[in-house]
Amino acid sequence: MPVYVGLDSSTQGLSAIAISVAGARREVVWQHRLDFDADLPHYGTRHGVLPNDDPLVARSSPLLWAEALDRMMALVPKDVGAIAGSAQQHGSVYLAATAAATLAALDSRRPLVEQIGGMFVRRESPTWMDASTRAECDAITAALGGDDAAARLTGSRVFPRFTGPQIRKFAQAEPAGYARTDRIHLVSSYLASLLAGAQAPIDYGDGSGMNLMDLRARAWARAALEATAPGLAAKLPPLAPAWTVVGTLAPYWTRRYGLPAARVIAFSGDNPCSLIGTGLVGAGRIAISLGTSDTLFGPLAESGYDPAGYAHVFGAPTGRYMGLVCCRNGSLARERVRDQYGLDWEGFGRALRATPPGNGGAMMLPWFEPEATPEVAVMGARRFGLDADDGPANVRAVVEAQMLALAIHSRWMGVAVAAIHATGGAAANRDILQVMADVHDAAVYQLPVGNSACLGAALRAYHADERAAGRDVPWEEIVAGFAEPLAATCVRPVPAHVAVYREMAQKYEAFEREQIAHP
Ligand code: XUL
Repeated sequence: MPVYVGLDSSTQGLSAIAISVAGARREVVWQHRLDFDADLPHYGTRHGVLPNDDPLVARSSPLLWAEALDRMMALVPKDVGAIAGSAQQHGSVYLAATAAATLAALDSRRPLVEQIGGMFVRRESPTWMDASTRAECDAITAALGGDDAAARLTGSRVFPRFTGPQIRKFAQAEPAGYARTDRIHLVSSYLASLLAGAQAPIDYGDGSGMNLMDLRARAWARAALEATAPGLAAKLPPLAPAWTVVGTLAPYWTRRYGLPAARVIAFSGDNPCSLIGTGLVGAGRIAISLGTSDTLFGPLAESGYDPAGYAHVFGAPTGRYMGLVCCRNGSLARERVRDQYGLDWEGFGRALRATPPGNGGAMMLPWFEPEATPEVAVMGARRFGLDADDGPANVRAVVEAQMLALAIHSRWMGVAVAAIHATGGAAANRDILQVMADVHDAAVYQLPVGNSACLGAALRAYHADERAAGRDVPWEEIVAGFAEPLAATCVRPVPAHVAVYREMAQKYEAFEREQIAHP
């Protein structure tokens, strides 16, 4: 039986998982991870981002992503049956007209990066962390008839990290470069193109993170394209369902690494892939992913939008929809507080255990970096009744703030949360999960596989491969045995703490509102 491979090109690294679904034995048979800073130091990234004088600019290198892919494919099991992928959302790659020929003629005797350098119009790609396009967001919003109209059309208000405003900025700042751009990919569709040796489509899930797609019609929205940049329709790949077979592994990969001509399935965004990798294929549950970004997401039966404007509706890989809240100050904020007080993760957990829920009224807005939810461009943590020298209280404050922000800004989803599936690096920390359970008043579970985006991609490869063979396997069956929460890991909410956080949520919201109004 072949194995199914999932890749995840995240902010800070590239991971891969291979799963076997032979009969009742369903297991992860192989995993690997490359860290961009440590394993590919010649690009000079820090936490996966290139240095830039402007703190609002956050770019990375499309060559770095390709070189990591090349290294990873050397290690992928040789019995791969199909491969799909996940990538950081919103980031974009700008290719010249020569790209199609370059992709089709990759020489398996020479490393990938030696051959593709000439196809990029931009050597640096904006990432999801880029917050430098507020002016472009305002212009697009105005052209679309305001915040509500933009959200109703695309599923989100116009956000600085979304691809549309990033494209507008490039088109205006570098019109010649924009004119030379033949194809604009997302990170997901770019990587799929490299594997298939041909231009890949953008799936509906990642396409909904661009402010360019009509969410209900699942088509490029002409008004949004026109509001963004001239001639954009001709530069975008087609849109397609997540289970689209893009092609097969190009001869570069089969000859260079002895891999079979396995099916390449459309790549998607990390959050849509995580929806599958956390097993959220039915209603009533949500997941919280504590990674570089902290995200809360869950399936939605219908399309819609957050009337308050903080959150997003994306297409889900199941063909339905998902709601998402994304806070940018996730793991890097936790690490910053940990390091500031000279702690390790053990000490971080101890600090949480040593401090009372509610922190005696002390609060922090952990906006160490520009924040996305709510949008805040002026960096710096804000403290309320919190002594900056008190390490344990600051540890509690950062975690409580992160959990409260996710809870407050996801209310619009109207999900009666029965259980939370926790994923991402910090989901290993049960003291953090206790705060999560108490703030959300829901039981929290850990999952058998930590990297849910990567697992979700592998499960999507399995689903699409079956579908291509004429078998429409139900999603419940696809995720069974891989993404079911572990009953023994349940962290239950403590009623007294729940009451504390119910009251605190109002104060936190007021503090947040006041700081947005007077940054
Ligand atoms: C979602 C978002 C982040 C990135 C991180 O809108 O911006 O979660 O996808 O990789």
